[in-house]
Amino acid sequence: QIEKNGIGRPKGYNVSWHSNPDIEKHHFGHAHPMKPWRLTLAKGLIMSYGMHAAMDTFVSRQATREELEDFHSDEYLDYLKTAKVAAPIDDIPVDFNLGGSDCPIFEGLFNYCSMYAGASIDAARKLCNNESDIAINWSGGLHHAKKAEASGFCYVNDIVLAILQLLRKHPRVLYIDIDVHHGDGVEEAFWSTDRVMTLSIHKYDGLNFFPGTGDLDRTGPDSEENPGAHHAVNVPLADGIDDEQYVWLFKTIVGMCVERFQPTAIVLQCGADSLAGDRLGRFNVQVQGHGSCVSYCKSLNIPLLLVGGGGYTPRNVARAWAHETSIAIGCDATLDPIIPMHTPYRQHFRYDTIFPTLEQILAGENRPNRNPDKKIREIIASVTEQLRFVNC
Ligand code: TV7
Ligand code: CA
Ligand code: ZN
Repeated sequence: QIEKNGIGRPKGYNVSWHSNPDIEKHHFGHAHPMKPWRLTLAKGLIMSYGMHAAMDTFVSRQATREELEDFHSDEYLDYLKTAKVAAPIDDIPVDFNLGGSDCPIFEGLFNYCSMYAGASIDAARKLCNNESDIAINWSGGLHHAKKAEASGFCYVNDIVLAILQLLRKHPRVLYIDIDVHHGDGVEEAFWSTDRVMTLSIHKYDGLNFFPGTGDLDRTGPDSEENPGAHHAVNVPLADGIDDEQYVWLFKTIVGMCVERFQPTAIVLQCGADSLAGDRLGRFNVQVQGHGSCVSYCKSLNIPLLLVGGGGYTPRNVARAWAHETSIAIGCDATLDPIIPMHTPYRQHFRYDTIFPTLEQILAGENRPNRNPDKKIREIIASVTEQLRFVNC
């Protein structure tokens, strides 16, 4: 299988893959859209293509208390560690926004959080030590968590913790977020610094779509004296954006950010809920277009951390992250588009190919594109103007 697909280990280019089967076993509860077993499905697909042979693979560990304290408050971590599963009282979160239906307290919660955070921290360290060119943690990418608050299925912000590691070695880190939701937790954490530029592309419809932030004019602190001014880039979109527009927008905006900001490391949050057919998302991006964002970042030849994020139609999450793993190791051109016969999870995929057509994905659903090209050009013009104020 490995030979047939041309997956070899390219000399002098290292990709590290950080995962732990323990993470995948947790349950958020009945009917909750976040399903950690989607990681098992993704891993099954990655391994049935033999891709693990082309990476340095690491079984991740729990982040230590000290590491978690780099961002989170003592009181919040204490509560997170001791919170007990209880019958929810009228669905009202108790403290620190924990215990409602979005962020339930479930069996093994603290273990789950410290594990996915440990994986992102380890991945960041691989990049700092120049031991990897690309480091991957598909279990991370939980961009809504705040210093002392859980939010939107996120409890610990592994991205902030990973960026803090990168900042020990790297003068400037570019954070890019292609999850359909706004990356508010990461934006807030680095709001007042010019060492991190945050860029999120997301659905925005005022308070009608979670988390309700990320409008185009939210570019950083208002005061020019604040170093963080102009260093938050927000790209709000309407329903139904397609591959062509999304990839055009992504390359144009990321290209401009890299030119102006000159990052020495990039973190790409690959939330798969921006894919067509997602249970919570609203976009019509395909596995190909989503993957083009990863290819583009790789082509910049800057140390790259790939993390997961949202993604609520597990078969499509597995497709996207397996395809993006193949891009990282450079075997995407030779990857057999037919899902291997022997993957133990083959019955979950509905269609045989890693690239089903948009018609197949959306069968019966109607998701018209509400983003005219004119709107996309206006966004590009606005970000161009914003970046004129960024100098490094
Ligand atoms: C990164 N949307 C996280 C995205 C977080 C989105 C929300 C749900 C949801 C929760 C459920 C559930 C759901 C079908 C969808 C205002 C509310 C409305 C809870 C029902 N079904 C990421 C968070 C978002 C929980 N939250 O970016 C249990 O949808 O819109 C809201 C908040 C209050 C709470 N209710 C929803 O992708 C990982 N939640 C079924 C069961
Ligand atoms: Ca986003
Ligand atoms: Zn999301």
